[in-house]
Amino acid sequence: MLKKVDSKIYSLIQKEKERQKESVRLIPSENYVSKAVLEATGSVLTNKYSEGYSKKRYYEGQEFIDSIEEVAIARAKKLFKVDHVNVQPYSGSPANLAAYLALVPVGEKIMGMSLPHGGHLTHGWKVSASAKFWKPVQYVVDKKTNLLDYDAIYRLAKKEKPRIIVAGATAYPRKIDFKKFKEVADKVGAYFMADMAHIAGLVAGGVHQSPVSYADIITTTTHKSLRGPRGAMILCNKKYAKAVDRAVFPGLQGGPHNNTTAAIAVALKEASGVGFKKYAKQVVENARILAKELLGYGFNLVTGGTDNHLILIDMTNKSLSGKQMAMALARAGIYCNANTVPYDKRSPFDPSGIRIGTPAVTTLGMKEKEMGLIAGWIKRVSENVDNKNELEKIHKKVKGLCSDFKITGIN
Ligand code: DSN
Repeated sequence: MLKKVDSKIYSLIQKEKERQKESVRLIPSENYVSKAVLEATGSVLTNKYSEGYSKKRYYEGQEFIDSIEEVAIARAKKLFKVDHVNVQPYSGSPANLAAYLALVPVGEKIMGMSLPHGGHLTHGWKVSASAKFWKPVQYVVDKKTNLLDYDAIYRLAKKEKPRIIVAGATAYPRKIDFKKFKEVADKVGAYFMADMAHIAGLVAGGVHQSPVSYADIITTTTHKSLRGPRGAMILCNKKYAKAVDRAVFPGLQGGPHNNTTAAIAVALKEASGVGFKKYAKQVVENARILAKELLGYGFNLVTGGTDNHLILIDMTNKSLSGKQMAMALARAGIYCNANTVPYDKRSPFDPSGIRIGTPAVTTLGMKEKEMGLIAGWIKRVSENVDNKNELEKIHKKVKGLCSDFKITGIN
């Protein structure tokens, strides 16, 4: 039908489908959703408005929408073992703003990880609304080890007295100790918020410490390692339930995206199965193998490796910038993103590093052998960034590898 109605958009979607089929997707925040998740996302639920919450809506005709939202909430509560879940945030950034809105008066201090050190825009980075409506305090990683330094975080928190401390990252390749963050927050009388967007799938799969029982409030996107549609959730205990719900609606948003809510419910069902535990374990194992291979090729990995789903590579010793390397990889059909490394001397638009990760390739079923091939191609690309022929040759090999795997939700 789409083809008939709008051939232009249809053909662009087909092209994107092909791109996804024929490339190795290493952006650590991306994944492939199942056909079931895609089906729910593209359903007639998109036709319905439903401001409010189950049984307390501002529009009529909610008997099925209420049930869908209730199922999504019940599944999230069970999977993450929490008292209360709001499944309406449109995505991670509004979820974080809603969390602050729920707990911290506007104008008060919020403390999060600096973006160039691996944090997120909404953790108080200067250009984000989070830094305009609240006063940001930013912690950084240790200069020598590039690891989180919990003593330094405590010292900063003691000096600055923020109302909330945020743990969570977009480019931190190591485990986060939520227990230690909670101890710091308690000592300075701050709320503790965990943004587990990147690692939600690892938490669900039991291969990363869960922030539940430590954090007062937890935000997460649903489309990264959790492998759901593009959306978000806020998890908290009963104490903050009302404040959180009010902050999301009417505080920040209007009608929830019911098609997304349904797809979140489906993804949560999938993430509750035994297969997902295996998946999460393999994501971490694949990242570990990839890191080992890359180290063997002389790549400089920030913190010397990884123990989650992502790897941050400083390209300086290869005499390349992150952008140069990311663009050359893309020409070879390997997608990642240029990323700042801690204490980066280059600009955020052309930083020193690249960020890669294994959630998407693991969904395809790739394992040790494929990680070896990918690492070898990354090395070859780094030696041939301006060699069109060589990049094309690698691209052919990438396509060959991809054709051996069934793409979830596509074929
Ligand atoms: N865009 C996400 C990521 O790639 O980590 C963060 O919002």
